[in-house]
Formats: sequence, structure tokens, C-alpha cells
Amino acid sequence: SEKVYLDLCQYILQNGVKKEDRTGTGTISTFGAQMRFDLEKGFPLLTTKKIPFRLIASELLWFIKGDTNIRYLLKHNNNIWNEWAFKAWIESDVYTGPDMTNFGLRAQNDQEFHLLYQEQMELFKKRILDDADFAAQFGELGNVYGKQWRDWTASNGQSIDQLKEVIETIKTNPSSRRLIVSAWNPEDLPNMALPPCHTMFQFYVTEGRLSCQLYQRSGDVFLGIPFNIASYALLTHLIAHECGLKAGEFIHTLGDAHIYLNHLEQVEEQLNRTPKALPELLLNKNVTSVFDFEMEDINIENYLPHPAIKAPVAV
Ligand code: THF
Repeated sequence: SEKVYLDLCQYILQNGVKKEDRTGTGTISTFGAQMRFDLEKGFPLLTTKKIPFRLIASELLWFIKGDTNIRYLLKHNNNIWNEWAFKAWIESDVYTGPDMTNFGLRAQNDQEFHLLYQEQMELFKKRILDDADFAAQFGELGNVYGKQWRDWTASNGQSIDQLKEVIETIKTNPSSRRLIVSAWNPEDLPNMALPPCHTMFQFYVTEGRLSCQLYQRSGDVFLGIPFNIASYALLTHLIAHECGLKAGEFIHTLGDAHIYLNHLEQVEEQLNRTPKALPELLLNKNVTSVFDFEMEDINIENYLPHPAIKAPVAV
């Protein structure tokens, strides 16, 4: 169940140490944590607050397709990566609108600025959707997950499709201890909107079950982690489906596990809620390859969560 997640929140509230961060928001943080989810006991989509599963599924399909442009996400009404593309846009020479410097923090503290920001963001989104050339230039997040998973550029110029290779190896040599996909490409870090938080993941097969462990260098425990848990659980199910295996465990290992200071009340509210039964994942049986899944092939059933809890995302 989601108890391990709630325990981690509780642990950070009690033991977390104040730590400054890149975004200027401030966090309480601990280093090193691990959660285990038995995927046979239900799909780990939190029930103590409503999690928008369709955003998780469309983001994962975006990674799997090797796409790194927010245009695909916007077409699926998914706004979770907008801030990072918008930041590059307002910092470019071509942008001539009102000053948007440090928009993340200012939008939280200044109501008038918030409206101005929303207006510019809407214009930006519309332009990404309407103008393919603009999207190619300013919708691009650089060499983020999709690029590293599907098209890692080797020093000899060749492309490595890590995801395809790992699926092939799960089928042909399931006992391998090298079933790894790495998103952490040191040479490429300067060419990314944000260095990957989900640094690498490893698969493990025994007794017809596929398990997955993720090493996440940095985790926004209130906003991001619930998404990440469901995302990697879904990835494990998709690959198990293709390989004729059952989904085993998802093990989530964290480096800097933090709660932003402007999420503390929300976490307290969530901890006061009683978890409900976990939902089930339903995949279209007619789709046989991970690479062919579309949104309509992926469904969650019996999901009856507590209401959503709003919180600002740190940029
Ligand atoms: N940056 C930060 N500060 N936290 C993160 O979790 C994070 N991500 C991705 C990249 N940078 C990050 C983006 N993932 C939401 C969820 C996941 C995100 C970004 C934002 C979010 O705002 N979720 C809302 C719902 C949003 C909606 O309905 O549109 C929520 O309440 O859950 C780490 O993966």
C-alpha cells in the first residue's frame, strides 16, 4: 500500500534538515531513502490525494517515444514540463514581452505578476501548438529522458537505443545483472533543461516476475514523487506485458529526498487522511510492443482517491 510513502513524508517532517536549493524556495531534506511497492497488490497510484494519472501516462509515452519537445505533452493537455521550456524562451533574445525573470517565485508572491505570467504562458503554449517552427526551437527541452533512453549518442557518433536493448535482453537473458537504462549522461548535462532526476533504473527477473529499481538523485516528495512512483510502476507493467512476465516489485531509491517549505501544510493535510484500496491497471491485450501503446490502451480502474491537494511547483 502507500503506507511507505506516507512514512517517508512523516520521516522527513520529523528528521528533515533545512537546506537551501537551486530554486530559492527552501526545503527540508534527508539523504538516502527507499520505498518498496509490491505491484501484485495493486497499482501504486496514491489514494490520499487525487493524482492525475493521464498526465503520468502521457509523460511516460512521451519518454518511450524518445520525444523531448513539450508540443506532444501540450497536445495531450499535459502542462507539467511547461515551466522549463518557458524559462528558455523568456531568457532568449527573441522574447520581447514583459520581464519574466524569476517567474516561479514571483508568481507565488505577487498576485499582479501572477496574472501577467499566466497571460504570457498561455501565449507561449498557443504558439507552441500553432507554430511548428517555433515549437521546434522553443518547445525543445534538450537531451532529456526521451533522448537518453532511445537515442544516446556514443562517442563514435552512433545511436544507442537503451530501452529497446534492455527489453531485448529481458527476453533473451532474463537472469542478466546488467538490465540497466541510464539517463545520466555527464557530457550532455549542459544541453538539458534540467539534469535528470531519475538517474538510472535496473530490471530484475525471477519466477516469472519483472521488478524494477529506480535510483532518483533528487525527489520533490510532495509533488514529483507520487508521479514518479506511478510512472515507473506503469513502465514496469508495460515491459512485463511485452515480455510475458508478471509485474513484481517497484523499488524506489532516493538521494536527496525533500519537502519544499511551501508544501508543508499540504503534507500535514495528506497525512491526516486514511488510505483507500489501491486501483488496478488495465492494459489493452492487443498491443504487444511497449512502443505501440497509446493513451486509450492504458486504463486505471477502481480509483477512488481523496480530493486533490494543490501546491505550487518550484522551478
Ligand atoms: N521540478 C520540481 N520542482 N518538482 C518535480 O516534481 C519535478 N519533476 C519534473 C521536472 N521538474 C520538477 C516535472 N514533473 C507536477 C507534477 C510533476 C512534475 C511537475 C509538476 C504538478 O504540478 N502536479 C500537480 C498537478 C498538475 C496538474 O494537474 O496539471 C499535482 O497536484 O500533482 C519531477 O518529475
